[in-house]
Amino acid sequence: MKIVDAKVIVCSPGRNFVTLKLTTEDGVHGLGDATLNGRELAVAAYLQEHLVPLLIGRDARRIEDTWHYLYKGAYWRGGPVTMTAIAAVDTALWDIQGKALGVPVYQLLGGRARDSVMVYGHAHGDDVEETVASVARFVAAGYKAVRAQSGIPGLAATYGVAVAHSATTVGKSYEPAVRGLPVESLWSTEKYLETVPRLFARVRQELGADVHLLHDVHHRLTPNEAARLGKELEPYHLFWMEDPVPAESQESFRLIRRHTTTPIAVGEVFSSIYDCQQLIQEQLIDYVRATVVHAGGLTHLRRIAHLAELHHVRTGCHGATDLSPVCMAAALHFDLSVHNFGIQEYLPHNDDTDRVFPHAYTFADGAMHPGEAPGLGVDIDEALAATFPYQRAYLPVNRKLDGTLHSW
Ligand code: EZ4
Ligand code: CO
Repeated sequence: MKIVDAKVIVCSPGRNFVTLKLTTEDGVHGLGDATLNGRELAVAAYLQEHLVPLLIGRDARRIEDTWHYLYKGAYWRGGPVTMTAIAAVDTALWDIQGKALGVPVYQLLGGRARDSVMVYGHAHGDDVEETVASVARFVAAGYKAVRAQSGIPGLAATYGVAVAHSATTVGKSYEPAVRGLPVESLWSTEKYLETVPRLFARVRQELGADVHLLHDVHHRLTPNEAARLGKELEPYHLFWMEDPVPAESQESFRLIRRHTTTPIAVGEVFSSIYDCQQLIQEQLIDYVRATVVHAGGLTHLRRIAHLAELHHVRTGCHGATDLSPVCMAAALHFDLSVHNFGIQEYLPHNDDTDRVFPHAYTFADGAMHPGEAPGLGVDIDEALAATFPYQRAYLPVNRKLDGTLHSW
């Protein structure tokens, strides 16, 4: 089953997506997401210039061999651009394999380990009370787990708080594409640490103990500050505290761990098992957030999950709107089949994106299912995609009140 065509499709139905489409001599095609937010064309060029020539003529069924061919064959190992490109190829090959055999991808991964996949939505508001009301709307809409992010008094804009969409809308993405040059936001650790415990005290008071609550620190604290936050949040029993510190230094998490039982999630920026090997083996985290598109595809993400299973670490795949529906579909097949699944992040895409990428996955009662279509169950309408040309876009940058550049 030779690959005869490999196409890199860049489109922007509200935000930029890079998609790899592989076609075999039998006319079966498979898709892989290759979107790296803010650096999209680097991956598109990596695929087009360096991987496409290697793919034409290869046997599409040799998924494992192709993964190692592209990883070891590059000599230069790892990194987000390389691993996103490899992920796109790997995902497309699993899609082809499923379609060729007439089964959904989760059946190839060992079958379903659960009936459906619990997801969490994003609640937010300009202040604590608005955020409490937003969480309540998610609960009323059937969500079992909700991430809560509140505006911080004294700061004009805060990560996770709506810019373009109304905070009152459940199920619509708050994450606008930031087109043009990077927007700059301001940061104060003191104001942030003062607000977040008050937020969760109020949410628990209003909504009780049942709902799973999550919070994303978005890499902004030092280990000691994160330890303080985790400790102060303990009475509110969070499902997780995400990305408390930047994770380049894995041993930082020892300090946080020593001080708090608040569960820790990390890894949406990880591109390989070597980014989280120590975190997992020393049981410094509870959830690993790597997902299909940025961590080398289903083949490599399964390796991460299997290592994690040995050390009581569960999965919590990244699922923001800058990951395309192709990644979401692949993540759901993974989530349904992997034993140590924890939770899946879910932000619905806008209508244009859903029309460009028709898909079989569904949401009901706070959970998702990848559907029973052969392969991933997601396609691309290339003609429609062509009506949404690429537009340069960047993620925001973040500065402290005195102008010092900080992590966003
Ligand atoms: O900032 O996907 O948990 N979700 C997140 C996301 C990330 C974006 C980066 O491209 O942290 O909102
Ligand atoms: Co995050």
